[in-house]
Amino acid sequence: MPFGQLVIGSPGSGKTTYCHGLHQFLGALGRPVSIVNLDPANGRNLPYPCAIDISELITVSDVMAELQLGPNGAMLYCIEYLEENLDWLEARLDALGDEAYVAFDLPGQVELSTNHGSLKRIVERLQKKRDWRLVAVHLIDASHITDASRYISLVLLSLRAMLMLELPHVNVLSKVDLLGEAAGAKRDREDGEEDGEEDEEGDDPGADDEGSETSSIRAAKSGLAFNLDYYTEVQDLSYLLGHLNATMGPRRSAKFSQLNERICELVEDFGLVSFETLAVEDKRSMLRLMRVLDKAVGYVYVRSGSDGAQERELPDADDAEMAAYEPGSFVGTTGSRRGTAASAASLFTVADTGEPVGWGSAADVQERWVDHQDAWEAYEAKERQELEKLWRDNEIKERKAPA
Ligand SMILES: Nc1nc2c(ncn2[C@@H]2O[C@H](COP(=O)(O)OP(=O)(O)OP(=O)(O)O)[C@@H](O)[C@H]2O)c(=O)[nH]1
Ligand SMILES: [Mg+2]
Repeated sequence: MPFGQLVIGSPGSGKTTYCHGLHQFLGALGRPVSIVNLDPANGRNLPYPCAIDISELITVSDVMAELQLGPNGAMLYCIEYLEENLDWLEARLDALGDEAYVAFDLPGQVELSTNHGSLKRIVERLQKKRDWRLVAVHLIDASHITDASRYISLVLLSLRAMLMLELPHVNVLSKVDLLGEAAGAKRDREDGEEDGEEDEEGDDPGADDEGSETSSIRAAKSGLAFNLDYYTEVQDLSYLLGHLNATMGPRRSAKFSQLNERICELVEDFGLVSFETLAVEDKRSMLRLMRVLDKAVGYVYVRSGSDGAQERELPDADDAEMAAYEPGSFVGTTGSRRGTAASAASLFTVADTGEPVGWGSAADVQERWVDHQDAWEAYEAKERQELEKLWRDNEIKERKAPA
C-alpha cells in the first residue's frame, strides 16, 4: 500500500527544501521515496528529482496570462483544475507502484488547507479509491514563536488545517537553526525600546516548579518569552495573555483582552495542536521527525515483501526488541528474511535506530540552536576535522599497505 506526506505550510516555510532534504535522507537510508510537485508556481528548476510535476498539466503563469487572473486566483484555479483532472495524477501515482512513499510539495496558499475544498477532496479520493495512507506535515517558520500574536495565529492556523484535512497531522516548527538569530534580534529590539519598563507579562508557566527561575531567566536571555518546550507542547496559553495584550498598543481595550482569552481557551479546548521541530540540514533533526511521521502514518507496520524487496540481515527472532515491534506473523529464525509483519526496511532504518543522543526533546533543540549555538558549532566543526583527519590517515595507510 502506498504512503505519502502532504507537505503544507505558509509561503516560505520550507516545504520545497524539506522535500529535497527528505529525498536525500530517505535515499541514504535505502527507503523508497518519490517527490511529487503539486505547486504549479514552482518553475522547472526544482532542487529535487521530480517523479510527477503538476507543471506538465498546468502552471500559474499560463493561467494568469490566459485568464487574466492574479497569482492567488490563478493558484486556486490550478488546484481546481487538478481536481477536475485527477485521473492525470492518479495514473502517474499508480505507475509508482504499491510500495511507493511519496512527498507532495504543495503551494504556500494556506487557504488550500484551511477552507478551499479541492485539496481535501483530492486527498479523500486518493485515500478511499487508491488506498493511500497520508500524513499532513504542516511546516511553520519557527521565528514566529518570538512574537506572541504571530504564535497564536499559527496555532489557530494549524488547528484549522487539522480540522479541515482530517488526516494524521504533524505540525512542525521549521528552520529552528535560525531561531537563535530571530530570538536574538527580538531581544535586541526590546532592549532598545523598553529599557526599564515594568514587566506586564503573565507568570512563568514553570513558576511553581523547582528551578523555574533558572528556566525563565534562560528563556528571557534567549529572546524567547518562554522556553521552547512551552511553544512545542502548546502548554497553558493563558501565560501568553500578558504578551498578547502588550502587543495591542493604543487599540488596547477590555474587549480585545477578552477576545485573546477566548481564542486561547478555544485552542486549549480542542487540545490537538503541538509541534515538532526541524532543521532540515541536520540529520538528527530529520531522523527524529521521520520517526514521528512513520508512527503517525503507520509506516512502522508496512510490509516489504513484494517483488524486489531488499533482503536484510536481521537479528534473532527471539530478540526482545524485535519482538516488541512485530505484531502478528513473525516468521523465520535467524538470518535474512522478507515480508514479515513489520518490515525490516521500516523498522531497522527508522523505528529501531535508537533515540538520537541528546536530541529527544525541545530542551535539547533549544540548547543546540538557541542558547549555545556558537559553542555547538565550534564543537561540531572540531569533531568534523578530527574525523576527516582520521579518514585521510586511514586512506594513506591503505594505499601504503601491500596489495
Ligand atoms: N536555515 C534554514 N533555512 C531553510 C530551512 N528550510 C528552508 N530554508 C530556507 O527557506 C527559504 C524558503 O524555503 P522554500 O523551501 O522555498 O519554502 P517553501 O515553503 O517551499 O516556499 P513556497 O513554495 O514559496 O511556499 C529558502 O531560502 C530555504 O533555503 C531550514 O531548515 N534552515
Ligand atoms: Mg515551495
